Amino acid sequence: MSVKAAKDTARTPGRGGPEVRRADAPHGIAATDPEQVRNVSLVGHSGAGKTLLIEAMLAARGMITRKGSIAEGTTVSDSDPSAVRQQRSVTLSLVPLLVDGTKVNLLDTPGYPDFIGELRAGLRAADAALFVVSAVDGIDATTTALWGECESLGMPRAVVITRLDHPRADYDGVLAACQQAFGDAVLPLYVPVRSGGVTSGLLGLLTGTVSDYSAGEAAAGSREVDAGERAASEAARGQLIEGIIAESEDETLMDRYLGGEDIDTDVLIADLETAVARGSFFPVVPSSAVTGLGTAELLEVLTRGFPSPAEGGLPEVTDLAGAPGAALACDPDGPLAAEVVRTTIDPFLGRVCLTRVFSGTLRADTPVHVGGHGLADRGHQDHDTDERITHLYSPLGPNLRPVAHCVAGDICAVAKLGSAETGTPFRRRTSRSCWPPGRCRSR
Ligand SMILES: Nc1nc2c(ncn2[C@@H]2O[C@H](COP(=O)(O)OP(=O)(O)OP(=O)(O)O)[C@@H](O)[C@H]2O)c(=O)[nH]1
Ligand SMILES: [Mg+2]
Repeated sequence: MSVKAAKDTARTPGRGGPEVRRADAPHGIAATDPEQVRNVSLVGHSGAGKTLLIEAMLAARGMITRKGSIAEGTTVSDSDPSAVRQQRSVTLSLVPLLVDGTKVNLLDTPGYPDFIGELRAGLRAADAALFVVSAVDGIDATTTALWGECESLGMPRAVVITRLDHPRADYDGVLAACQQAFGDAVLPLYVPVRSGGVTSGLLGLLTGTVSDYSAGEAAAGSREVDAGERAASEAARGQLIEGIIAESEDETLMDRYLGGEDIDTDVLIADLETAVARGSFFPVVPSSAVTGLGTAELLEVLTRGFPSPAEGGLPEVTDLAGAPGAALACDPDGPLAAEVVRTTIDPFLGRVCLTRVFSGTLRADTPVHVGGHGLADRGHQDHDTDERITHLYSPLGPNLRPVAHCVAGDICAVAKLGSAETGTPFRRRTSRSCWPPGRCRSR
């Protein structure tokens, strides 16, 4: 992220000089309601297609006028010269986009193992993880281990199987591998519709409709499944419905379903959304970043299935002496609690801290207590300083777009803080609360 990029953005809405590619660049997006935020980390092995999938989602929402390319080094996420040279992500990148009033903070993480710290930062900032799996290459041991790690944290997850346009794509084989590695609660909501050897659309197993992507992006409408498609997808639909019902809190539902009752689609969708947000059911969406296949469906899963920060976990809090303190709430009017998830040095702005706000609201001019203790093992000296927030930004990849505030649940960049480091909490100056536990000094 750079201030130069921010200034360029203010002059012309698009990285890459006169070529205007970006529709919204000068304006940062600042959420006002935590319920209308989703923080989603994209994870998966290097080359799975995370960065290009984000391009496809930005294009689908009209936030860029055309998709960037990895080979040309023109994607929103991979602007770092080293990323362009290596043709892979090397840093964590925040890409917010608006979906029907919901701000979706996509956190693009590098899959290459050398950049594991960036992946960790992405997961720290997120409330849910989107596992991106290539239909060409499948999953690797690292991705399976990462799934286990998210599982132990109870983090909601979904799987997107990408690159379905590729001639060597093996969707069925890769889906089976995901189910074997991640478990039985990994089930597709859609099945690919193929015509003339290419995947041209997606059949919604619950909705019974087909969306047509043969023109390169989602068609304006969708059509009803035909009799042949219905028969061919019956087994997958049955499996999905049983999977959802198995997670339902309504214990009568399974007996009613097995007794032949047609369960209302709205009931199934509501139970599905609850199970996804709870982290006990993991929807699969087939996609292609090249044709745009599945982008609308994926965004629906992210906004309707994944939890808002208001439903997610909050850091444990103690008082300054280390005794359990009053729990935080994801409330914009609550006491300030925020944490730096990643720090970069900008030649003009100095330290730029990617910051997740858990409680309260950060504003330009907010006085904050910046404290950091107990991180000596990571080479950080203990520090306790009072500083004033001066510049707040909503990053879009490399571009820092000014915003007036950042509410509980949202993620922003804070510049010009002297002492903040990765892992540093921000608190109200007068706060008597402490987190992470043991990282404060009595004052
Ligand atoms: N045909 C096809 N190629 C794709 C698709 N998605 C990604 N690719 C290509 O796959 C390669 C890797 O894509 P990226 O988006 O950089 O993958 P990544 O997961 O971000 O990789 P890392 O940044 O290293 O973690 C690039 O050459 C892309 O052009 C897709 O849907 N279809
Ligand atoms: Mg990438």
